[in-house]
This record gives sequence, C-alpha cells and structure tokens, in this order.
Amino acid sequence: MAVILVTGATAGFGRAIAVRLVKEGHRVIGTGRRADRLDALRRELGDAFLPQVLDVTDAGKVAALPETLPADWRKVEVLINNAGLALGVGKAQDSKLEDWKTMIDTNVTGVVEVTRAFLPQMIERNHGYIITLGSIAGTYPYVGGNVYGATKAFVAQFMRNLRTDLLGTRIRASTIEPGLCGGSEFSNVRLRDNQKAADVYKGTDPLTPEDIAGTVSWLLSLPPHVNINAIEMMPVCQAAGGLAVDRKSD
Ligand code: NDP
Ligand code: 8X3
Repeated sequence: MAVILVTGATAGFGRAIAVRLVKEGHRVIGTGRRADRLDALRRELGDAFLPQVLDVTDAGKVAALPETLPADWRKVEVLINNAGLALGVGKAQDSKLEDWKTMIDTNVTGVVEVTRAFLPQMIERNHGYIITLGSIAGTYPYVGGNVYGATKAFVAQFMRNLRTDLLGTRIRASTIEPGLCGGSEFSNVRLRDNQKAADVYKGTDPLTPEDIAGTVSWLLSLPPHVNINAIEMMPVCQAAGGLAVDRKSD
C-alpha cells in the first residue's frame, strides 16, 4: 500500500479520491487551502489521512513540502495533481484578466511546481506514479472555454512530454480528462452563483466524483508495466458538439 498525495482534497474529486484510496488501504496526504475541510476529513478517515494546508500557487511552500512532511510520510509514491479551477464562462473579449491569471497560476504553474517538487524522489527510487486531472475542455473548444481549456491542453501535453522524459524509468504518468461532472464545487466556483451552478446539471445524469475516484483506483490497480497515457471520459448524456459557422444573411 502506498503513500499518495492528492492536491485539492477539500472538495469534489480530490475528496472522493482521498476517501476511496484510504478505504482501499493507502495512506493519503490531502492538501487544499481550507483547513477546516481537511480537519473534517482527518476526523472521518483517521490516521491514514494526513491534512496539509497548501495553496498550490505558493511556490515557496510547494517546493518545501517534501521536506516538511513528517518523516514517515515523505516517501510519496503516487502524486495526484487534482487541484484546479475554472473562473467564468464569458467569451475571451468579456473575460477578466485576473481570472485568466488565477487559472494559469493554479492549473498550469501549480501542477508544474507540485510535480517538480516530488519528481526527484521518484527518480531516486525509480518508482512512482503521477496522475493529473485534465479535462475535455483541453481537447474540444467551446464558447467561454478560452483560458480554462488552454490550461487543460497544457496539462495534457505536459503529461505526454513527462512520460516521454521518463522513458527508461519505472515512473508512470497519466491524465484523466473528464467531461460534465456534478457533485463537486466546480460550477459554483466557476459561475460564482449557486443557482446557476445547479442549472448546469439540470436534466442531466452527469459523472460523479466517485466515478473519477473509481478511475484513479483502476489506474492504480494495473500491473506496473502498463501506462495509460490518457483517459477521456464523459457521461452518456454528453458528446462533442461539432464545429460552428457564422452565416451572414443576404
Ligand atoms: P472542486 O471545486 O470541487 O474542487 C477543487 C479543489 O481544488 C478544491 O479542493 C480546492 O481546494 C482545490 N484548489 C483550488 N485552487 C487551489 C489552490 N490555489 N491551492 C490549492 N488547492 C486549490 O472541483 P472538482 O473536484 O470538480 O475539480 C477537480 C479537478 O478536476 C480540477 O482540476 C478541475 O479542473 C478538473 N475537472 C473538473 C470537472 C468537473 O466538471 N467538475 C471536469 C473535468 C475536469 P481549496 O479551495 O480548499 O483550496
Ligand atoms: C470541466 C468540464 O466541459 O465544463 O473541465 O469544461 S467542462
């Protein structure tokens, strides 16, 4: 059983992943900015869960994290880069630059810095697994997806390149790219309006955080010679929408 670090364990996918992996016998380090949520998870999961308050955009704290962990938690065998967010659904021309910067700082720079912090120890042991949450938004453009989709396209290519650099080692790298998924705070954060967030899922049967946790669990169950490069998953009620054409009337 492994020591697994899950970023963004205070809600949604990260929380579900932490709960599932602890139930499967792993020890999980869960991070996030909200200490009260992490403490509640610790009460629920017990000693197999180690809460660590961490803002992934705080470069100094991210770099120092591996050495600041308690000694018996330092050998992180699996890193799950889950912390991330979308802000806004406006077109590029209507979006706030501040929101764009926050998404880039969290979804791009945060993922890169957390990965860089834990990679050396995995290389040293020639053993490890890095799983990062991308999104279908990184593949399929949609109106209002602008910078969020671009950050997830970065994630997908970063992980493919990482795997290429890791060829010759026994370290694995996978991206999970989900589509519409309810039961998390993703749309509440993105829309900053709980009613509008609930409307996103009206009349749908979306993926759930437990579906994502199940996918992580499946990845971890595979034999060590198997590397799943990427998994794109959507609920049955969703499919890609096709191309758009602007037609002028005569
Ligand atoms: P939630 O909003 O429910 O959870 C996001 C988590 O990320 C929270 O635990 C939050 O913790 C953490 N987080 C956000 N910013 C930071 C930060 N600066 N530092 C540390 N932690 C941070 O969203 P989901 O669970 O739905 O999303 C998880 C991941 O999956 C994201 O990367 C998202 O882009 C991706 N995804 C989501 C989909 C969906 O439809 N829900 C579909 C496809 C991908 P805290 O606020 O406590 O810091
Ligand atoms: C979240 C999925 O379709 O809202 O990454 O961009 S989507």
